[in-house]
Amino acid sequence: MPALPEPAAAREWLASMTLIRRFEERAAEMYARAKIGGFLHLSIGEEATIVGSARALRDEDYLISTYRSHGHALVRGTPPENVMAELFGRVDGCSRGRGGSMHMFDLERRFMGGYGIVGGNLPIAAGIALASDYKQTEEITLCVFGDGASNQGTFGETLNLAALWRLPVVFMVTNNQFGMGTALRRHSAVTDLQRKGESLGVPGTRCDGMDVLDTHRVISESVERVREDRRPLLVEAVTYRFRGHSMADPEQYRSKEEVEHWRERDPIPAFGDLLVREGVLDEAARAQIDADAIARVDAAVEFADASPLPAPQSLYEDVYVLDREVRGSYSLHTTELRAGEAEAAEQDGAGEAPAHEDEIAQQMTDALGIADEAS
Ligand SMILES: Cc1ncc(C[n+]2csc(CCOP(=O)(O)OP(=O)(O)O)c2C)c(N)n1
Ligand SMILES: [Mg+2]
Repeated sequence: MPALPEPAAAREWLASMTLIRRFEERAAEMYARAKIGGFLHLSIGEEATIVGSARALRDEDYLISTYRSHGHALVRGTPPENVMAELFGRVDGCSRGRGGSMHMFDLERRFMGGYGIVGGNLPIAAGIALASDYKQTEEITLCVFGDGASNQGTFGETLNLAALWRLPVVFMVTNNQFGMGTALRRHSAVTDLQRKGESLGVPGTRCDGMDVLDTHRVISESVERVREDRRPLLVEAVTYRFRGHSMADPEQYRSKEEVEHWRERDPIPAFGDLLVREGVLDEAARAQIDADAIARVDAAVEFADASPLPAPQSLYEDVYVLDREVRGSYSLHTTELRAGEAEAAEQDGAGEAPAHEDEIAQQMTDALGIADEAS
């Protein structure tokens, strides 16, 4: 067994895993009550991969994840209030209510999202790492993706370039045994995922993703090696998702016995039991950690429910458009002007249709004109 961290750190790891679990259980309930729209992918069962890996990072390192990323935002310190408000699509969400479940983002805490495209985050991780090197910093990037994503073209393309350009990235493949309803052995010719980067110049290793200590040990070693050598590594974290792929999953591709078998290794009680056995916690302190997590989640729901929906007029904010000033490229209509217009429109008369419909048509016409000229 890897050594335990300092007692305060050990308690914090248990508290973080518990918060993620309680948060997501509550999110599932809110989804069933139609408080949350769109998709909702839970990482229940995978908490040790999230906390064990994120706690191997320095504050200035970057973390980038997938659509299964509520836990990644929480572990980096995004307040549960803002994560829940994002799920509710409210203005106080960490992506201002525009992203929803799949697009959590927190630049301040160097959590770089949240991506809906399977494998879409890998090239972005390489770009972030390239920027870190260009600025001659010690920062590294931890890029988390699923077993299914390891079959995407972006996996090969990104690992090849990362090895060639010696980019400081730890690629962590969270092997939860499935890509949607397809088992690993049915979607990947190579099931020993730690070896999948070898031919691309990225050596691999594996950790027990049901064990926060082992995940932390292996990712810490990898992170420090990458920081030192400026060469990428791949880590396979072997885990299991206890819930369906998303909330709309009848789970006909696996048996209840299989799920039960993995649940016996539930990383949260396993780590809690260990801390009690080792005298780091007593049962009362353990129960308190759980009660605190539930109270934090209650507060997050209350906060999210009280937060307003984005104003319809704000649809124009933070949108990239092609326009006349920057030919053949994308430019940003800054939000200040639009926000000002939105306020003016609100004062002029609430409930009116946004005054921008003609503008959209004009912008589209202009953009198409530019595209025609360019081609
Ligand atoms: C490019 C692309 N293809 C397909 C999908 C649909 N899709 C969403 S999740 C998923 C499975 C991905 O599995 P994995 O990478 O193992 O991640 P997990 O869901 O298990 O966390 C698929 C195929 C998508 N979002 N993007
Ligand atoms: Mg998977």
